[in-house]
Amino acid sequence: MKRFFLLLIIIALTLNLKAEDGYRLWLRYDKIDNNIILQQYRNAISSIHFYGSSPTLIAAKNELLQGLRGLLDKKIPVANTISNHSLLVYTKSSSVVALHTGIDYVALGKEGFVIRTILAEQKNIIVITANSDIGVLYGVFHFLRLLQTHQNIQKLFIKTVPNIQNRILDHWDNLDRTVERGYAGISIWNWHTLPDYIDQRYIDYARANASIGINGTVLTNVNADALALTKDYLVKVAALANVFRPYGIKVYLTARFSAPVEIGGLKTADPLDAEVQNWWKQKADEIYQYIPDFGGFLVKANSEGQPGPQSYGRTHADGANMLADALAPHNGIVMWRAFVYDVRAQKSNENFASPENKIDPNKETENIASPDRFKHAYNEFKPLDGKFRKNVLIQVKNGPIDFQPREPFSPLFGAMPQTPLVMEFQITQEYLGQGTHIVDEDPLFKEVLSIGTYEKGKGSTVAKIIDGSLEEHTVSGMAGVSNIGNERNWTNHPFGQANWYAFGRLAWDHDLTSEQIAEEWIKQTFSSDKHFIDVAKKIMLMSREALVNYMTPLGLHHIMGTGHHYGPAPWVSNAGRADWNPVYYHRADSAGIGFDRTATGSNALIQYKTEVSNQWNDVNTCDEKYLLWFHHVGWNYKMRSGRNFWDELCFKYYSGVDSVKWMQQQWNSLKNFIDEERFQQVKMFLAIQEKEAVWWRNVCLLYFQTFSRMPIPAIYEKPDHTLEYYKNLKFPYAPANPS
Ligand code: GCV
Repeated sequence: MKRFFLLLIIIALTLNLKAEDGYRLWLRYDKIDNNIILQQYRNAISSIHFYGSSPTLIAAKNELLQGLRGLLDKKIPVANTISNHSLLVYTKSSSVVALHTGIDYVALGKEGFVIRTILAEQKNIIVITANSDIGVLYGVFHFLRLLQTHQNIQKLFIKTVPNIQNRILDHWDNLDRTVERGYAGISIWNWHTLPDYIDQRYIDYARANASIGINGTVLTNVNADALALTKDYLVKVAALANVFRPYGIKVYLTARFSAPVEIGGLKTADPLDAEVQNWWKQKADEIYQYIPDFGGFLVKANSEGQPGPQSYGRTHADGANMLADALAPHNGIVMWRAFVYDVRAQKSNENFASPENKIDPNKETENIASPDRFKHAYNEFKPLDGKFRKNVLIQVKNGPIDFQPREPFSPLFGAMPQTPLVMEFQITQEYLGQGTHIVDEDPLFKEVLSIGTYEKGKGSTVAKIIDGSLEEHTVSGMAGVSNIGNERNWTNHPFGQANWYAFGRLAWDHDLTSEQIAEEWIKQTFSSDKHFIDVAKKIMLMSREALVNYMTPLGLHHIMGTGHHYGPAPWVSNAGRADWNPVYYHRADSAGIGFDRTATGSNALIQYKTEVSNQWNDVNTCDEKYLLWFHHVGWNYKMRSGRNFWDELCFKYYSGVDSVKWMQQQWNSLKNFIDEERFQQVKMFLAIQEKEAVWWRNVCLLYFQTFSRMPIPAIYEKPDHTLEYYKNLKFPYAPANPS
C-alpha cells in the first residue's frame, strides 16, 4: 500500500513538473538540465549586488532573483560586499563605478547595456550595467537569456544598444474586447474591471515585452473608437500605464480623427479649424494629466471608412501636424499610417459622427474602377515628404498591399528621405494561416528589412531607413500588429509566441539572423536538447516558404475569402470595390496569369528606384518569387526550372503541401522530448494546417486550371473534390470578422 502511494506521489510530481500550459512564454526559468553547465553557472555566480531601488530596478532585481532561483535551483544571496564571483548590477550613477570597469557609457545611450566579466581586486566579477534603470532591466533579461540558452559566461563582453527607438506592439483591440484579426481569444484589456483590478497578466505582459526590448504598446484598434479618449477610459489607460512604466513601456492610443465631433460636440473635425485644433490641444493636455509619459497617437485616416483630413479637403500632413502640435509640448509622437487606398474619401466631405459611415462591403454596390491599389500610398504620401512636423512618423506596412504571405517591399521605403518611417509588420497571422498554422514570420521580417532600396545607392536597406541611420533621423520606430489574446498561452498556437518574440528581438537588433532568433526561442520555450532544437528549427525556418507555396506561390497575392480572409477564394469578383476582389489581383485569363505592373500595365514599378525596378521589370530576369506581382505570364512561359508556368505552379502548390506533411512527421518524432500538452497542441494544429494546405492547393489549381486548360501532371494525387464543391463551402465560424 505504502509503495502504491509512493508511486502516486511520484506520478503526481512528474505530471506537475511536466505540466506546461504555455503561459510562461519564453520566461520559464526551469532548472538547467545539463549538470556540467549548471555547476559552471553556480560557480560563476556566488552572490548578487544590486544597487538602486527605483520601481524599474526593483522589477529587475525580482526578475533576476526569480530567474536565478529557478535556473540554478539555488537561492543566490544578496550581499553588501563584493566577493569572488559576485554579480554586480548597477547604473552609471551608482557609486560602484569607482571600480573603473572601463565601460564607455556614452555609447550605450538611453537603453543600451553592458554585461562584462572583469577582474577587480583579484576577484572575478560579472557586471550588468547601463546609463539608465531600464538599460539595467534589459541587461538583466539578457543575462537570464544567456543562462536559459546555456551560453558560456566565463568571459563575457556584451554591449548592445537598440537599433530602433520606438519598438511597439499595435493591438487591434476593440473596446468591447473583440480583437480585429485576433485568433487568440478576446482582448487582454478588461476595460470593465480596470482601473481597480490589475490582472497578473498585465504584469506578465510587461515582463515578456521588456525581456525582448518592446517599449511601447498601442492599446486600441486603428479602426478607432473615440470613446477611448474620454475620461472614463483614460483612467483605465492610466492604470495600465502605471503597471507598464517600471518595464519601460509607454502606452499609446489610436486617435479617431472625428473625435472632436463624436465626443467633443463640435460641428467639424477639419484640422485647419481653430476650434478643432484647440480641442485636440486640450485633449492632449488632459491625457498627460492622467498619463505623464503617454507615448502619443496612432492614426488610420481616410482608409477603409475611417475619417480623416481628406474628408475636409485637407491633406494627411494637415491632419498629422495638427495632432503633432497638440502632443509636442508633452514630447508625444504621431504615427500616421500610410495604409490608404480610399478613393471616395478624397471626394466626400462627410460628417463622421456615426459608425454607419464605415464601409460595409455588403451594402456597397459601387464598383469603383480604381487605379492600381499598389500605387496609392506612394502617390498620396511621397508629395508630402518634408511637410510633416518633427514628431510625426509615417507608418508603412511592409508591402504595398496588405501583409500578404510574400510582398515586394513598399516603394515608400526609399521615397521619403525627409520623413521618419515606421515599419509596420503584422504579427497576427491574418493572411498566414490565422490561428492554426506554424509560420515563423522572422524570415519574412528579415527579407523585407535586408532588401536594398537604393535610396542612397547600394547598402540603403529598408532596415537603415527604418532605424533612421540612412538619413540621420532623430526618431525611429517599428510596429508589430499583436497576436496576443486572453488564451491561456497568449497566442493560441504555441508557435505564435515565436513571432511575438522575433518581432521584439529584431526591433532591438535587426542584424540578428533568423537561425539565432529561432534557436534562442526554442531553447527558452521548449528544450535545450540538441536534436529537438535542430528539428524544431528546421520546421520553423522552412515554414513561411511552405505557406507561400501552398497559398500564394510565384507572386500570387490577395486571393483569399472576402471579409474573414479565411481560406482561398480566387474566383471572387463581386466585392464592393474592384480592388477588394481576388480576380483584380491575379488577372487569370486564357493567355496567362499575373498583374502587369511594368510600363505596359499599371507601371507601379516606376515607384521604385531604377536599380530596384530593373531587377523586376524584365520578365526574364525578375525574381520568380515576385513574378506575378509584376508580370502577366503565359501558361506556357518557360520557368528557370525548365518547367512551363502551369507545371511550375502545380509543382509549387504540391511541394507546399509536402512540406507540411514533412513538418508533421518531424514534429511526431519529437514526442518524447517535451511535455505532452504542448506536443499534442502542435500536433493537432499541424493536422489542421495540412488539411488547409491541401484545400488551398486544390482550390487554386482547380480554379486556375479553368483558364490554363492544362492537366495537373499525373505524378500528383488528384484533388478529391470539384471546384463547385469548394465554391459552395461556407464558414460561419471563421474568426475575427472586421469590426
Ligand atoms: C485594422 C486589412 C485588414 C483590416 C485592418 C486593415 C488595416 O485591411 O483586413 O482588418 O483593419 O488592414 O491595416 O487598417
